[in-house]
Amino acid sequence: MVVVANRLPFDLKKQPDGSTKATQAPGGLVTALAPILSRREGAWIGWPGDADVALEPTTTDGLTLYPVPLSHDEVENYYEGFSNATLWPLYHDAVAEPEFHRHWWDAYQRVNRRFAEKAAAVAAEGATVWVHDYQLQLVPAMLRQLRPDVRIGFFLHIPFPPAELFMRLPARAAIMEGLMGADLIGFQVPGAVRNFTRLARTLLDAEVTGTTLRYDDRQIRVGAFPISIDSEAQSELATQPHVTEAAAQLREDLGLPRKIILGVDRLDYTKGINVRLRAFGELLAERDPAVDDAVMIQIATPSRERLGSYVRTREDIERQVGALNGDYGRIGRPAVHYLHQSFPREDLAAFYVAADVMAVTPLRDGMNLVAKEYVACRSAGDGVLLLSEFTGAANELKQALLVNPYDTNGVKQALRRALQMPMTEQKKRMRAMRRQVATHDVDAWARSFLSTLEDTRDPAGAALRR
Ligand code: GDG
Repeated sequence: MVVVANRLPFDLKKQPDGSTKATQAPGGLVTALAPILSRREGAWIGWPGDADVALEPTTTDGLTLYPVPLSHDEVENYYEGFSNATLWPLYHDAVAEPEFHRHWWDAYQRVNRRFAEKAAAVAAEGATVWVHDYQLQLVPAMLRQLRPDVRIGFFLHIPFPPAELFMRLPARAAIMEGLMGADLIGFQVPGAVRNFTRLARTLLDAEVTGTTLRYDDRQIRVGAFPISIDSEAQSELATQPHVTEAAAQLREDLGLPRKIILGVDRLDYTKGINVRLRAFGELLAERDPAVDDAVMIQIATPSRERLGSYVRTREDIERQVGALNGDYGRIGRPAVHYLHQSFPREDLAAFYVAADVMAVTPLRDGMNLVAKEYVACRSAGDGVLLLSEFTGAANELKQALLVNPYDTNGVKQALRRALQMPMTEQKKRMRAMRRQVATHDVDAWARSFLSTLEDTRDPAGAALRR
């Protein structure tokens, strides 16, 4: 089995003898896929993260990593340009204006071809190849052309937009055709499946029967596969003494406030960090009793810092935090503790354990794993999750306080309610959400996608496979 993703799951460093060494703890996706991959002599194809660096493949824990090099120009045009300044905003409801440049599209095609060629070179006869995310939407069709014998799955981690937005893309037909090279195309939520199916019918004239599309004499399955976390590991981490002690210490360091409100996001304009700051600020301005002796912690992990839209988002958030602290802070007691930093997993877990209210207010989000991590960490069964309706997670975590992030009064009201929720109600809601997260973990997600992929039997492809 071969995984193809924009980034490799490890940081690779060149050793003095020219060989390559993998470092740093892996993230959620590789944790889920690692056992499956090492059982199947798996490989992972991806960019190591630095421009203009050529590295040798390396094997770690039964998983072979194949680095795909990108030049400075390609990082600028394929990754920062077409992926993150055209597709990312367009697929997230165009909450920032998508930019269209022909040379970005050229680089996107060129780099997608490089990934497809690498996959074609390393996949064994009849292998399963699982391609991930919006940076690589052309890979399925390119790979199918090179290697008709392999089974190809594609999973999109971010939303798939409604036709009205997708149709703005000059390369719309090429991208749809690229995706249609897969045997199975997976999305986070059923709404995305509907958006995609409608486009396949109108733009490509595909024949649609339920979740099966017929196009170019082949069958393609589509479906919703909501991603999740390693729920058991996350729950266990949260009950470790060093984590619970760190959480208690954190509360003390904050001056033992009555309530702690927490936000954890990559610093990204889709995450609606400004939404929760505005709601909190207005409650403070109104001297609402609910925010009496409450503090907010906002962790905003640095992200895509070379892009203008991210620079502006950071400036806006920092201006908002500064104004709130100027207006409502006291010496030694700011209203908002703002941390533009990354933390180790353990520290993040301590924040989740300490927080009475978790505020997750994206304007649009494919899933949002932070919401699930918070729930998994609440082993005492208390705590309130405030969750945007426009996240994939809202489909599953129905006992959260669901909000429309565009409705400031609604968000304020929900925040007020969260801060005043009786313990019995907190526990009842949290119990249901914990059950959902415990039974739908990332392993179940991977298995469900892969078993559906194994079931796709395309008669034409099968003939070729023989
Ligand atoms: C994309 C889609 C979809 C954050 N700060 C730190 C840190 N994190 C971790 C969180 C969480 C992950 O990063 C963020 O995942 P999200 O799902 O919340 O959001 P995106 O990064 O936008 O992810 C999203 C996801 O893909 C998966 O399909 O859910 O919709 O946009 O796990 O804990 N981790 C550490 N330190 C930090 O400072 N260690």
